[in-house]
Amino acid sequence: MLENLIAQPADKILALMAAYKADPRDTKVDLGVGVYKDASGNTPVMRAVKEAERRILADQSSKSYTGLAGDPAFSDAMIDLVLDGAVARDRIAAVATPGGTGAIRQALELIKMAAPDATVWLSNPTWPNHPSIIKYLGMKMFEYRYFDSETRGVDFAGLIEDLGTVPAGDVVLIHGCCHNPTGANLTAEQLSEVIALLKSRGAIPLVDIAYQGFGDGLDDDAQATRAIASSFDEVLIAASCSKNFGIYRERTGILMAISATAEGQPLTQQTLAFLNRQNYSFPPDHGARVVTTILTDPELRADWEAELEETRNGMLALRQQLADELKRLTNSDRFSFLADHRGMFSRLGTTPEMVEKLRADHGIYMVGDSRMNIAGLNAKTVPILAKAIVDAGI
Ligand code: PLP
Ligand code: TYF
Repeated sequence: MLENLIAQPADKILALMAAYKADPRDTKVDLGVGVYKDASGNTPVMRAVKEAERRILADQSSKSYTGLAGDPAFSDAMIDLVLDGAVARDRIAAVATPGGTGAIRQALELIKMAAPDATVWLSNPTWPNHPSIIKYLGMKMFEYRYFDSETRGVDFAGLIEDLGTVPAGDVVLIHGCCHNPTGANLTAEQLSEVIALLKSRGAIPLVDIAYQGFGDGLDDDAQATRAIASSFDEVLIAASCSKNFGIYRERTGILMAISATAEGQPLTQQTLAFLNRQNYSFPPDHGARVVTTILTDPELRADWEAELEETRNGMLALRQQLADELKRLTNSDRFSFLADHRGMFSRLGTTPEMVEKLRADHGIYMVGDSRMNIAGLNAKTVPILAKAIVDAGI
C-alpha cells in the first residue's frame, strides 16, 4: 500500500528553517519562519503564560475530556478579545481548534458541507497553507489581486476590480490584519469599500486573524474583523493564539461561525462540534486554558498586554531602523514601505535569484518570494541586511 504514495510538495517555509539550521556560518540571519524572536534570537515564553501555567499546574484537579467544542470559557474569552461585542453573542458558534491552521481547516470543511460548489477567493499572494488545504479538500479556489509589486502596497484598484466579479455565495478569505506574506494592509476606508462591494455581490467573508496585537495594537488590529463581522449576515473567523500568546506548539486557535440569526446558531454549533469529532474528537486544551486564564484575570491580562506591546513596538522600531538605514544608503525613499507595513512580515519585492544571492553571499535567509520576518532582525543585524540589499543591487 504505502509504496503507492506520491511524494507531496514540502512546505517551503519549513524547508528554509531546516536549511538555516544546517548553515555553519555564525553570521547567518534567520528571516524565514514566522516566529517572534527577541534581540538575542530567542522565542521567549511570555511572563503571563508562565504564570498561568504555574496556576494551572497547582490548581487543575482533572484532565478528563472537555467538550467537543473545547471549554466554553475559552470561546467566550476569545470571542470577546476578537469581536468585543461587534456581533450578538447568540449568533456566534465557536469551537476550539488545533491552532489557527485547525480553525482554517474546519472553516473550509464547514463551507464544503454547506456549499460544496462555492469557490474560495484568496489574495494573491497569501499564506501557502490556504491554497494547499483548499486543494487537498478538493474545493475550488480563485485569486484576487492584492499586492502592487511597484509600490509594495496594496493594489487596491486591482483588488476592487477582481472582487467585483465574485459570484453570490462564494467565500472570500481576508487576512484580518498583518497580511502574510506581504505586510501590506488595507486602510479603514479601503476596507469599508471592500465590505460594501462584497455585500453587494452576496459574498461570504472568511477572516483569518493570526497576528492580533502584532500590528497597531490589540484593538486596532481587530477593527477590520469587527467591521466585517458586524456588516454581513454570515461570517467565518479563524483566529490563532500562536503568535500573540507565543504558544506556537500548544496548538491553540478558534473557529467562530456567525449565523444570520440566533435561531440559526445551534445548527452551526452542532455542525462544528461534529466536525471536531470527525477530525480529532476533542481539541487540545492546555493552550486554550492558558489563554482563558490570562484573559479572565485582570492582573495577568495587563501583564500579557504590556509584554505584547513591547513585542509589537520592538518590531516597529526594527522596521523604522531598516527603512532609515536604506534611505541613508540609497539616498531615496524606495524602501519607505518597510515602515508602512505591519506585522511580522514584509515582502521586499525582489526575485528568487536575489533572495538566493542574499543567502549564498551573506547567510541571510528569507522566503523565496522575498518575505522577511522582521522579528528575525536586531539592532545589529539591520545595518548588515541593509548593506546586503544595496550591495546586491535590489
Ligand atoms: N494564518 C496565517 C496567515 C498565518 O500566518 C498562520 C501562521 O502562523 C496561521 C494562520 C496559523 O498558525 P497556527 O496554526 O500556528 O496557529
Ligand atoms: O508563515 C509563517 O511563517 C507562519 C508559520 O506550515 C508557519 O505562519 C509556517 C508554515 C506552516 C505553519 C506555520
